[in-house]
Amino acid sequence: MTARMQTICVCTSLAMAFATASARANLLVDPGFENNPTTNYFTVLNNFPGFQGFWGVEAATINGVDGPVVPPEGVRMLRMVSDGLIATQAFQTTDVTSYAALIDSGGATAQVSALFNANVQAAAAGMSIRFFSSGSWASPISAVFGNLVLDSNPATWEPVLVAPPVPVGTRWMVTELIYNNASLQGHAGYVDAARLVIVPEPTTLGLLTLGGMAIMRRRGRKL
Ligand SMILES: [Ca+2]
Ligand SMILES: [Ca+2]
Repeated sequence: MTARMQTICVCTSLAMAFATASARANLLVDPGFENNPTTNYFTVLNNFPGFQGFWGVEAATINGVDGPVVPPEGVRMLRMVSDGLIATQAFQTTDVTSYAALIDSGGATAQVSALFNANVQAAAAGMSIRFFSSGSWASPISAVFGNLVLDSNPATWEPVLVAPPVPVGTRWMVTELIYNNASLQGHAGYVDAARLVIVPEPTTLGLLTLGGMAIMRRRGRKL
C-alpha cells in the first residue's frame, strides 16, 4: 500500500468513526446553551429525576457574544463567574438506565467533553463525570475529573475531554463544568458545545474516535 493510499485509508476510517460517533446520541439536553434557562445547582442535585436536562449553576448566565468572546456553536454560551468560594460549577443529571445492559456488562465508556474559553491569562477550567447507582446524590459510585489551563486568547476555544469506563451498576450520571474562581481574576469563564456519549468499549472505533479528538485538540491549539 502506498503512503498516499495509507493516508486515504486512515482518513476514511477516521471519517467513518466520526460519522458513527456523531450519530450516537448526545445525552445532554441543551448542550450548547441555546434553548433552556439555567436553574440553581442545589435544585438539580437534590432532584435528579425532576430536573433532568436542566443546567444547574452556582453563578452563571446564558449569554450571546460577550466582548471578544464569540460562541463557537450557535449564538449563545454559558458565562460562568466566581461564586466567592473555591470553584464555580454547573451540573446536569442524566438517566442512563436504558444503557443498563451495556453498562453492567462492563463494556461501556463515557465520552464527556466541552469547549472552554476565557479572556484572561491561565484560567483553570475543568469538567467531571460522576456516576451514581440511583437518581440521587446520595448514591455515588465514583467521579472522574479532567482539567486544562487555558490560553489567554479569547478567540480560541479549547476542549476538555474525559473518557472513563462506566462503572457497573451506574444508572445516573452527573456532568459537571468547572472554573477555579481565583484563576478567573474577576473575569468570566465561558463554556459551549458540551457532550456526553456512551460508547461500547474497548473497540477500534472508540480508539479511532479518541485519536481524532486528540487531533482536533492539537489543531484547536494552533488557532
Ligand atoms: Ca452555543
Ligand atoms: Ca482561549
